[in-house]
Amino acid sequence: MKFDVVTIFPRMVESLLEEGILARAVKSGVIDVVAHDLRDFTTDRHRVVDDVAFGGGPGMVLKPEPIFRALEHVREARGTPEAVILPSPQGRRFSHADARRLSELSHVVVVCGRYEGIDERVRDALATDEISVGDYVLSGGELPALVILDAVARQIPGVVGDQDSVAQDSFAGGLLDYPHYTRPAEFRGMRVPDVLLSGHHAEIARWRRREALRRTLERRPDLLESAALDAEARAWLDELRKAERSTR
Ligand code: 9D3
Repeated sequence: MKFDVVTIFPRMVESLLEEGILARAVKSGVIDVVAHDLRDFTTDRHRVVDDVAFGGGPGMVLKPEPIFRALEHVREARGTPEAVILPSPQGRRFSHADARRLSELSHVVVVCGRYEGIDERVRDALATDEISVGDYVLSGGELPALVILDAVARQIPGVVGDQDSVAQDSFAGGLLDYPHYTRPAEFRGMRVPDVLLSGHHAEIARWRRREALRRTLERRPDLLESAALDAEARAWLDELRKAERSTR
């Protein structure tokens, strides 16, 4: 899969590719990532990428010309992409479903905004997806681009070594993870739950499902609306909700 990232901070993007799972995926050739410096597509001596907003107001706006030229370069050098993503606070919220959908594509471009925003004509003429990564204010689209890149790349077969853990992430998707423990069985007076040491695999699996449900109810009850729950899970949920009410 090819990724192109257009940014005024190409080294920020390259830093993600130097270590970890994505670095390995790049080295093995499963993903091919190029960061393009937006200033390389300016034509003036000072390599200016922004300008004041028509109509006034605070903050600068990214000019359309360098971005259009960057996309033309990507088309010529790398082929026509199947998606052009604009990370933006005005976008739809990025989800695991988006990561899976985008991982089916063979070429994706991400155009990172900075300053107050991007000229609307970039959105209208070039963007296929406008994506926010959450309701908090960041300084630009680079970190969101890296979030999207990481989440999408993980869904490509061969990027994550243990394909089971990827399958589990999406399968368990809908519920939060259960608690994890490793050795020692007692650490500074804190014991690992007995069931995990019992060797009863069916009991362990039930305990984990129940703990995942408990945590989800406590921390992310919104997820329960769309989670696929079997009869046992629904019964536990009723029980957990009753227990919760009796402690209030
Ligand atoms: C005053 C209006 N602000 C918009 C909510 C201005 C503004 C804030 C932050 C304009 C640009 C930015 C830079 N942020 C992003 O480009 C961005 C972002 C984010 O800030 N939060 C979550 N997801 C994203 S995706 C891109």
